[in-house]
Amino acid sequence: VASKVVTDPTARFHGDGVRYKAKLIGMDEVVQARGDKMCLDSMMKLKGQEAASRSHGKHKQRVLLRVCSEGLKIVDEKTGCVMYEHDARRISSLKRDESDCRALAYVFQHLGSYTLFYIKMAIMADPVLDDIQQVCQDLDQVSPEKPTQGPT
Ligand code: I3P
Repeated sequence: VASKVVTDPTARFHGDGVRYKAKLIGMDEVVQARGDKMCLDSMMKLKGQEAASRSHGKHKQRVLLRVCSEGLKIVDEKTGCVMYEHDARRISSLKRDESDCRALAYVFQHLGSYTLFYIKMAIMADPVLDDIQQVCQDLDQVSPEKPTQGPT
């Protein structure tokens, strides 16, 4: 009997998932779940802060970005501590950085607030963007958190 090999393209995201070396450029509170200009403005602001920090001899924090079926995890490279856990269903926006092919940003929504995470990968951002896109399948359809029912 010929055995049929079923390959699950998402198998690599199971368990601990895929791990990428990266640095955290910064985080920023943003006002909504998505918006090109909003993300770009926020990224520009964080880039400015990064440059200012560097001029003071400060380095970006080295992290590991783990992409797994449940979502993303940002882990401190030195300690291995999980700093942030981002449920795939709450990632509302994913941005490529047109000014830096190694950087990417995403917006995480939680309890009515939105935070943009801006990350610089050790490698090109494209394969990482693809992975995040696969894990956050409804990224483009995600709607902002539903407001609680009540008079408008
Ligand atoms: C470093 C260089 C690296 C950068 C690093 C800088 O400056 O720009 O490319 O790492 O950032 O310190 P220099 O060449 O003067 O040593 P990334 O490319 O990963 O941003 P860091 O200090 O925040 O790690």
